[in-house]
Amino acid sequence: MANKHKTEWKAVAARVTGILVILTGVLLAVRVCIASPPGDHPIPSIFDPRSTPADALNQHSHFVLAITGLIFAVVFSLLAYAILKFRQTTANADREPAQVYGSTQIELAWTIIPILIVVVLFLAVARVIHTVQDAPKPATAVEVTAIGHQFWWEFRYPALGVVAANELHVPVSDPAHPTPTFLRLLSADTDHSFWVPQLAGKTDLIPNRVNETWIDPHETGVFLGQCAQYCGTQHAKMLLRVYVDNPEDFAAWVSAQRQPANQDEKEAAGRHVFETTACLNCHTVGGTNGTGRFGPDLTHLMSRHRIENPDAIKPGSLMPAMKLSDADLDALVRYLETLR
Ligand code: HEC
Ligand SMILES: [Cu+2]
Repeated sequence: MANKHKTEWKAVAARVTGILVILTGVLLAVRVCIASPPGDHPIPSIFDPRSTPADALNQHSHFVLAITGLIFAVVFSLLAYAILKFRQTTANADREPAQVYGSTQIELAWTIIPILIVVVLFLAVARVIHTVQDAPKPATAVEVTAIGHQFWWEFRYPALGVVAANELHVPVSDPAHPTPTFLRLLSADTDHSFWVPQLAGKTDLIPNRVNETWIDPHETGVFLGQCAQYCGTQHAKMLLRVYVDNPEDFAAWVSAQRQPANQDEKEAAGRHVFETTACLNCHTVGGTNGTGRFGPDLTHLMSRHRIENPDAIKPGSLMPAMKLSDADLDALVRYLETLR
């Protein structure tokens, strides 16, 4: 008898431990999602929106979390209740529980309630999709064509005559006088996905297809983004930065980007290296014979806040190591440094 008692409590203890482990896991996951680690680049959170589309998504996710949280609480309580209440005990060990066959009421309830929940979620998300996808484009909108490349971003401003890479500059959008940025999303090679969590949801960039999205950041600053679709070896390092400038800074940036490349004669030797090696097949520098479009436009290379040595940071990147002589390399680097 004592022995039987012991096994019974062991079983209960095992179940309770199981439940505790699951609960701890859930709480930890929630903590990781909400926490913002210290540092100047906190992980951008979808729960910290700074633009209308991201705000719509944030509100919607709170709504969905509330409903699913409620479902979780109800199901989990019923489950815990059933496990404890109807567990096998020494008193009922040799009896079968009551066998219930069919109950129209219960079956109707667990068919109709879930259908209603799904319909409500469907209507709610349809409203968000409408807000984001059918937003009218005001005449004051800035238009940018964003092109995904393995493993970098090209940003073209056709109306402004500007081409940039990896760093997207946009004006801040005052809700009273909105200047949103509308993005046409294209791909040069394979699938990518444009995702700046605080500004908008993900939108894929798919070869031979034009997708669109828009952002209207309400405050200035830098917002980090990431390619959110596996596009090759260095997909995880296909980062992007969105610089939200005040109107004056944005205008100044545009006019600087429209200037032709620096043609300083002091760096003619370096320019010669650029123009006589394969660089020019892949890179454009305005005013030289380099018009390649396979790699980032370098006309205003040094105006970017960050540039990188692709082959060192992104093994497998499509920029080859060029094996130049030390003298050529020095001259070339001096030349590139003048491309402000
Ligand atoms: C086969 C094409 C190709 C050739 C040739 C090539 N590049 Fe590149 N380059 C690329 C690609 C692609 C990238 C982007 C790599 C990435 O970020 O994943 C790149 C990136 C760069 C960058 C960083 C740009 C930025 O905005 O971060 C610089 C600078 C650069 N290349 C300079 C050169 C120079 C100088 C040469 C000649 C010595 C050269 N490249 C030759 C394709 C090429
Ligand atoms: Cu990508």
